Amino acid sequence: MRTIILLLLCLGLTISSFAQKEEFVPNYNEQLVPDYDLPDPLTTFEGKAIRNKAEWEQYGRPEILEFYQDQVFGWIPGALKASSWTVFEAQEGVMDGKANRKQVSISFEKGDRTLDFHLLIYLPEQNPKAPLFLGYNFYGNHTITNDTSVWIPEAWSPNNKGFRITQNKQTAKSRGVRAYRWDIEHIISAGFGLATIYYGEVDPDRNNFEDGIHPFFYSSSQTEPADNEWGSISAWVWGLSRAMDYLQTDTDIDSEKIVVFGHSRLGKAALWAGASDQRFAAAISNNSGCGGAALSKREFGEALVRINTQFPHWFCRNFRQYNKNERALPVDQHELIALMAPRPVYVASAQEDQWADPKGEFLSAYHAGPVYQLYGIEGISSPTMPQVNSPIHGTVAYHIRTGKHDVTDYDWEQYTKWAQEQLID
Ligand code: GTR
Repeated sequence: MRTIILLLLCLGLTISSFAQKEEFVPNYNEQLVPDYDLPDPLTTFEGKAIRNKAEWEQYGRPEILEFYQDQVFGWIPGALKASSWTVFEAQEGVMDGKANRKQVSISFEKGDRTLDFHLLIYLPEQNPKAPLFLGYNFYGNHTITNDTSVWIPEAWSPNNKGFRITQNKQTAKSRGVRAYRWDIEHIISAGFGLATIYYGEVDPDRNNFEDGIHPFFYSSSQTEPADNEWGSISAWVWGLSRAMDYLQTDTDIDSEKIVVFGHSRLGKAALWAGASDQRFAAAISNNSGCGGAALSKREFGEALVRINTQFPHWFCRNFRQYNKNERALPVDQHELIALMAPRPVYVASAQEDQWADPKGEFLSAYHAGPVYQLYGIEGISSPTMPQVNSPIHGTVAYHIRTGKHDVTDYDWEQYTKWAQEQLID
């Protein structure tokens, strides 16, 4: 009898945990994508038409921006400027004399809390005031290069067997493991600088709101952000803006020509940084997918229910009300891209990265066009996706390349060429 009761109990538990999890099954069949309606960026939520750029800047843009702040990424609850920045290491003539390196520590203090993050900067030797790509890295500045002078962050890191990261601690064992994603030689020879930060120094990428920058703004009883306050993506964006504060003071850099770049979750952050901080001259989303460049209302690949469950800390809590309810969203990601207008924006996909929905990323870039037109700028001219490895390099740029979810030399080749055309020539 006891065994039967035990068996029944186990069965009950299995069924209920299965029901609770309710596995997410992505759609990868183009024929099965249901019809969807995209909001028109040139009509306000109340139905008022936006006829010119003055109206866009007066009503259209602020309304969409505010929606993203309140319902998607979350508000940054206060202002905090760096208490100091220190160039703690600098060397001229690195990379066979082609570049200069500097490393800058940016420090914040509030009450008894302190936080530091570290910028690794390479600048082209032959360019005394360089335009620059600014982007976060996933595992530490020392992972993007084999240069042994690069500082190793002390912040919490996810473990990674392949990169020999254990006990959530970065060490010299992972030097250069991600160098293949950062074609620094090419960036430098194209006349651009590169600045990077380990994103976990600003907010460790885990569902814990007691670390990173969030607690600096809590009221005395608060332990996590309010429903409309910042998740981790907004926190990373806050860090990019604070890096920009520093870059504006660095006379070796042309701070009017800073391109914010990011891959995947950090591509979502790059788009939100470009939208919310207009000091960024251009933005690049590399394979950013759901919550980044991909349309949320198009049912293909990753969906809101999955991202908000798997990564509950990325967006603000309000965003969860659109899980399996994308139709109720009064915005979609083409409008996040349109918030860049009239500044250049580049959306890039990878053919094997179906999870990120390349077509949804392309359509987002395409449907941002009408806002660019208000500025007399042609967006992407055709709603048909280009062939793989056939980039479209306008103010709104797009490519889909062969290969998987990653950052490749091909991507950097396109980004430098495009940035040169858009910002320099
Ligand atoms: C995935 C996530 C994507 C993308 C990616 C990444 O697991 O579902 O949205 O952001 O992580 O950042 O590597």
